[in-house]
Amino acid sequence: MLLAGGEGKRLGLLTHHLAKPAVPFGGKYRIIDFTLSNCTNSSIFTVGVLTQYSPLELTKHIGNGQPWEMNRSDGGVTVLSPYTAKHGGDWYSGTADAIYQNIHFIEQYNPKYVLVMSGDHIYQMDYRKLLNQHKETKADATISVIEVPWDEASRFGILNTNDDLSIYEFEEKPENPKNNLASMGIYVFTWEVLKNYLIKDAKQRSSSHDFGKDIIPAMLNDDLKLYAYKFEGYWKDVGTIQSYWEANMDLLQENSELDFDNKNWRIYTNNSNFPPQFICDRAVVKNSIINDGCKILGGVIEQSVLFHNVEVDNDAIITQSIVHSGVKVGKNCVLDRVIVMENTTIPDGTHLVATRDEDPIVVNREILEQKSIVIGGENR
Ligand code: ADQ
Ligand code: ADP
Repeated sequence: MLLAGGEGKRLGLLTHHLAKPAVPFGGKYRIIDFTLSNCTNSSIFTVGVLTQYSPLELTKHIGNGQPWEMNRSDGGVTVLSPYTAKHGGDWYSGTADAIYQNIHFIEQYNPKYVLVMSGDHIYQMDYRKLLNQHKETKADATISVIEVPWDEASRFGILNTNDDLSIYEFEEKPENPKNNLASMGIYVFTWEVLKNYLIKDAKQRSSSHDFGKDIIPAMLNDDLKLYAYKFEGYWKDVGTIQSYWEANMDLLQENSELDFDNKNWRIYTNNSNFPPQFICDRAVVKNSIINDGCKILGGVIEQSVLFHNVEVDNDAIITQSIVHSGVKVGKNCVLDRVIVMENTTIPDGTHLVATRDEDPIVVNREILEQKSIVIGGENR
């Protein structure tokens, strides 16, 4: 079950008209491609995607699931909006409620275990290893964990384990974290156990019906067998503008930890048929990802990610920036640490430079038309 319904307020403008999992990433992907591809590569072909906030673009992107080999009549990918849920449509009030309202969907498959994932993480992970540990330890729930930088720990569920990795403490987004071992928000549950807790939780009026805030603490409180699974590798929750920008920049190293070239772990997406990129001899391009359909007439592009159909005019300078598809960058523009959203035209001579101590600047068409600039998701 793939949770893809969060609003993603902290991504500001980026999620204004778009669900977080549908936000473009890495020159040709959308964020949800990573989780869906992990399913494919882990041989999981029955996936329910729970959507809620601005699902249009996301639903279109998933389509019949063909890029992920999930266009099958038995299982495959099913988009579960609140309206398809049990009682004909109540909004999902929290992540646990989203699963609760789709119990009948899960029961069709009579599963022994259910994997719950988020749609807003960039990582490559074999869920079979997580599931195997869950089976070996005979756990009720297994939470995938990773060590995060201490200064980011308070935006995660933080836990403590015994030597055998059994969990004895869990705090959802603690103000003063005592540890930096974070829940990745990726869980395997023994279905019978989870089902009971979801039904119990649904009756609790005081509950926020959330996995991190309610379900996991309730299970721990009842002394259930909860284990941590230690994930090793690249993982990033791209829930903030800064982390979204960083994860894109992480791709621009020769030895990036994310390996898009791994033949055993491809990241699949909806492919578009655009002509090859064209780079003029006046242009200088360094350390950058330039997707199909781009026309670089001149200027300097360094340490940047350009999605398809981006046009860059003479003498523009683009550094450490992320430029979504269909953008036109005019003559003599300077973009430094900027995220430009789809189909925006940046007039000749525009200078957008984010200083080092602030979030990257996000701009879209409306903002430029109003001639005001958005910094870090807030209008200034
Ligand atoms: P958050 O990422 O803050 O913390 P949350 O906002 O609940 O968790 O989102 C989890 C996923 O569920 C996201 O993909 C989101 O889009 C989706 N989602 C949110 N509300 C939804 C709803 N009503 N219906 C459908 N989908 C919904 C969680 C855990 C932490 C953990 C971090 C790791 O709670 O313990 O550390 O993930 O990123
Ligand atoms: P928010 O986090 O701002 O509540 P949601 O993603 O939950 O946003 O919902 C998006 C939109 O749907 C908002 O306009 C919100 O007011 C509305 N909405 C949220 N919950 C409900 C509900 N239970 N019934 C009707 N509309 C809702």
